[in-house]
Amino acid sequence: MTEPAAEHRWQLAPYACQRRTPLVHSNHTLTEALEILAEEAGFGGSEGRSLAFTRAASVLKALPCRLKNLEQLGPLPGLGEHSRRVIQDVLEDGVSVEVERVKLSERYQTMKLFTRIFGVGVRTADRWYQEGLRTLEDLQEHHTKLTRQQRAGLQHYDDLNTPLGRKEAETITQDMQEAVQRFLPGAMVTLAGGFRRGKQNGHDVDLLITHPEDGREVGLLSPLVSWLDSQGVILSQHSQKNSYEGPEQPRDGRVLDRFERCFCIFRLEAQGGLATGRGWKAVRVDLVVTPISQFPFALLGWTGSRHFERELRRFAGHERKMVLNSHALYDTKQVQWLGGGMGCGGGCGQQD
Ligand code: DGT
Ligand code: MG
Repeated sequence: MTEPAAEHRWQLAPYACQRRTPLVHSNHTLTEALEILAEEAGFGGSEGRSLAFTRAASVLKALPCRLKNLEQLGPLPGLGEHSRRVIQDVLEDGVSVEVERVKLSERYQTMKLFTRIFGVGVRTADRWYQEGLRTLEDLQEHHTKLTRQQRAGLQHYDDLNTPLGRKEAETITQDMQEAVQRFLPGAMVTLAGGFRRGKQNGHDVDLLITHPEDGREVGLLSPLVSWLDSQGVILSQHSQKNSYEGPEQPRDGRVLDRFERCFCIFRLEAQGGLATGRGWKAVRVDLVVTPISQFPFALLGWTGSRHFERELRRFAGHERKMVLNSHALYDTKQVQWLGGGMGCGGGCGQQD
């Protein structure tokens, strides 16, 4: 087969954060296949393999139209041998045998079922699988030890795994905007996560809370959560204190941020169109409190997608010698915090 001329191949920037990635793209069948393999690799603890499939899917999401053959791709960064093989299979046969096998495997299906329980990560799901548990009923029958969060996750499993609409997310944002005024007039609530990227559906509501004056947000979350609880809004909650101690260089990329936050399950009253048949449904809501000086970084960090964030941080590190996290941006060449940080009121100074 003759190779297409170079000008007929797509040129894409190497980092996902440099590429325009529309919400609706033209290669859904291919990206779905690759994302299943990414998920399966993650279930097996193979972070590297998982990332390789995620990167390949991300490349396809940025293509301007439907991929017809692999040659159109050329030697793009982020497309490994294995991913190319999967793409080739789907292009030729409509499906990848490997992906179909994964989808049907008991292990994949069980891991998916368990990791969809709020509060259950891959390690816990894997342990349960190794113990021979396969269904949600098994967890109950075997009196499996569950955390409070996991018990709530199991109790509201169906609701929490039903996509949440944008209108519902906006109603919750508005309600929270009114609620925070009771405790801190002037406080602002911003809807982040997938909804901020324009998605019409999501699995949770990610809310950032701040105040125009740095420091005024301290002490807001606890009375707010107590009040919501007293109003019957909260079905379950787990709060974490702010553990940010200023501009340390984050070395562990897995530590996402240290803001004070509350992982909640809200009881959302019916607004017409709720399909639960009982007038309310359980909804996951994350409340994250950030000082205004760190707000831009928090907003960037909490808007996602996860892969975009990972790539942005990789770009900052490799291409700019900077460290980006949800609190600040740090220039390692100048040994200087460029914004955010702690107690710097937006204009950070030199670090000692
Ligand atoms: P969804 O909810 O399924 O529609 O999808 P997203 O994109 O809203 O994903 P989600 O809610 O898991 O997370 C929203 C973004 O916030 C995502 O890019 C990753 C980020 N994120 C999630 N958890 C944390 C966290 O603990 N710390 C930080 N800094 N970011 C987080
Ligand atoms: Mg979300």
